[in-house]
Amino acid sequence: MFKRPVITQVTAVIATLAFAALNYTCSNPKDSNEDAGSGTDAGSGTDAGSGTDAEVLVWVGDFEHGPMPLTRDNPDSPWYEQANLAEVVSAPSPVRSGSYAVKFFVDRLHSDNSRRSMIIPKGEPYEWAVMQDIGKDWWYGFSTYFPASWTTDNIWDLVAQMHGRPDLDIGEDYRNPFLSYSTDGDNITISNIWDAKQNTFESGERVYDGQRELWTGPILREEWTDWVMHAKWSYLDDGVIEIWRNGVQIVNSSGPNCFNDERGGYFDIGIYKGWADRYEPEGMVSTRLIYFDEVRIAGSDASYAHVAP
Ligand SMILES: [Ca+2]
Ligand SMILES: [Ca+2]
Repeated sequence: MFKRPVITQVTAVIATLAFAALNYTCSNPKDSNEDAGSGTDAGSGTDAGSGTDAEVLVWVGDFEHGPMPLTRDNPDSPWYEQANLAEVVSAPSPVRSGSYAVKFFVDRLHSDNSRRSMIIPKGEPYEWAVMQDIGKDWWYGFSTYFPASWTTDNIWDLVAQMHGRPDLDIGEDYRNPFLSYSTDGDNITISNIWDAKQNTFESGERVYDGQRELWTGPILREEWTDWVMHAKWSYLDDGVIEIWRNGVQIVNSSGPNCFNDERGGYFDIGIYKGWADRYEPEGMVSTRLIYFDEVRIAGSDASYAHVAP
C-alpha cells in the first residue's frame, strides 16, 4: 500500500544545486548555543512555551512502555512498522533517557527486508500516521545513537524523514521525503524538497519546485545526539525550518519547504539503506544498526524545551 520513492535522483540533484541562490541562512552554531538551551530563541510564537508537557505534546515515543511489538496490529504500540521490526531494548544497549530505547537493525543478506526497518507514529484511530498540518508550527525532538559498528561507506542511509501524503485522487504519486536526515560517508546531511503545485506529477513526471541542502556535519558515534526541529511547513514563502543539534542551532531556513497536499506530513525514523536489493549495488557493509530514543512531537503552543531530549 505504500511504496518508497527512490532518493538517489534527489541526492544527485542536490549535489548540483547552487545553494547561495536559495533563501537559506545558517547562524553560527557557537553563537546560538546558550539561546537554544534556554529556549530564548526557540518557541518564539506569541504564546508558545507556556503549557506543561502534558498539555502541549501531541505525541510521545519514549519507549518506556517496555518491550512490545511495535506494530500496527498491537493496540498498545504508539508506533507502526515498516518492513523489519524494530526492537525495544534496555541496558546494556544504549538508552538516552529512562530504561528503554529502540534498536533498528538490517542485515542485507538475512533480514526479511534487505534494506528497511522504520517506525511511524500512529495516528488516531491508529490507522494512519500522526499528521502535521501544513501552514502550522510544529516541534520535533529525538535522539540518535550511531554505534562504533556504523562503518563508513558511500551508500546513503535515511535515518529520519518527513513524508508527504500524495493527493492520489488527482493523480499524484509518491515522492521523496520533503525533509530528510541522511548519511553519506562519515557525514549526516539534512535536506529539503518543496513543490507548490497541487499535483507534483501534473506534467506526467515528478517535478519539484526546488530542493536544498540545509546542513551537513559529522556523524557522532558511540554517543547520543539530540535533535530538535521547529518547522512551519508551507509550500509558500512563509515556511520556516530551525534545527538544533545537541543544543546548538545548525539550521535557520525560510521559504517554501513542503508539498501542496490535502493532508499534512508525517515523521518517521529508523534505517532505510540505499541498497537496491540484497546484492546491488555492492557496498562495504552488509548490516546497519542504530538506536533512537526520546521522540516527541508538539504543535504551535510548544517550545524548544517541550520536545528537547
Ligand atoms: Ca527512553
Ligand atoms: Ca499534492
